[in-house]
Amino acid sequence: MLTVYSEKHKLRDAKTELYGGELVAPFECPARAEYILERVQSEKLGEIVPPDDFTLDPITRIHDSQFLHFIENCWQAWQSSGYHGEAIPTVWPSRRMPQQRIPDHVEGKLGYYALAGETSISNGTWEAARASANVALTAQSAILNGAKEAFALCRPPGHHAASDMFGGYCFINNAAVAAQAFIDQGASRVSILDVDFHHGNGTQAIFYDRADVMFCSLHGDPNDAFPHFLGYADETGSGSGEGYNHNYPMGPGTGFKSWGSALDDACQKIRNYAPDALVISLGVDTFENDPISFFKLASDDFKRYGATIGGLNLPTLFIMEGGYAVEEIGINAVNVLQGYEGI
Ligand code: OKP
Ligand code: ZN
Repeated sequence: MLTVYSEKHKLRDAKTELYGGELVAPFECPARAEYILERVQSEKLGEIVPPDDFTLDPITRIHDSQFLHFIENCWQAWQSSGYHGEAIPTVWPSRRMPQQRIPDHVEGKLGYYALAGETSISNGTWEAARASANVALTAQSAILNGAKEAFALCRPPGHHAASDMFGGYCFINNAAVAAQAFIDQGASRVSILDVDFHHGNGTQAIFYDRADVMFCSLHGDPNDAFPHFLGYADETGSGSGEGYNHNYPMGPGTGFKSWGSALDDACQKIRNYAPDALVISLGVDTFENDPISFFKLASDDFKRYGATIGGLNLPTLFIMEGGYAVEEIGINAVNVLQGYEGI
């Protein structure tokens, strides 16, 4: 399987994450991509290529231009304001406050565009997020040009980012950008299957009222897990998108038996939908030793579910999302890809 990887992920190297009332070293760190790359190499998964350069056009098909402009310029504006730390939002347009106005000050803009407060913006964030989207688009092109499958080793991840919201370590929704590229290049239907531990709230929001992109997500019950305010089972789509959004929230301690049944159900929905392409939001934070999640999948389970995805026999684009048990994420991610390939 082809892997697309960019060194530029290293430019995303924030020093702080707001976690449990402390500023800690971010869980979403450069070592994550390095471990995955090393495993791709040591397992000889296949060729590894750098991304092509794409214009902003495929990204603005999904994201609001003012939002992108903000992510690009936030760090500069934050520093000009005289702050010493990294850019972290502290105020939001919450209930009983109107949301129409976008304030001029970076502090107001940060709150306007942030969906959560853990993710600091720092120097290089925009460049890394752009490169990550280019990784996804390059792997998507490979499939358009006839590859049966490809692995986009994206970092930073994307599935929490909505058209005009960042957070949950995400800035540009790589899976949504790639799915839209398939549609724009002639696909009639695309399925996105999100197996990251966290609900892909950004992806759901982006495609919620559309029937041409079906979204299925298996994740920690939002009653107990980030992002808390989306991902419930009764969210099934709206308007012409009604019936094309499927959430499988599961509680603390969920192991492969229940998780695998949810996957089988989602795969049946994908089969019935008969998409032209399948995009997998591949998070491996479902692992039993993940430091911030509560599912109990073992490393072998990743191989087993990769095989289930392979059984769909669809052109498949794997997009890297989360996974924070840094030592094992290479093993677990590559296990999915090898399981898919029947290895
Ligand atoms: C990004 B991805 C837990 C706080 C969770 C944010 C998690 C973002 C996950 N107490 N903070 O979906 O892996
Ligand atoms: Zn996650």
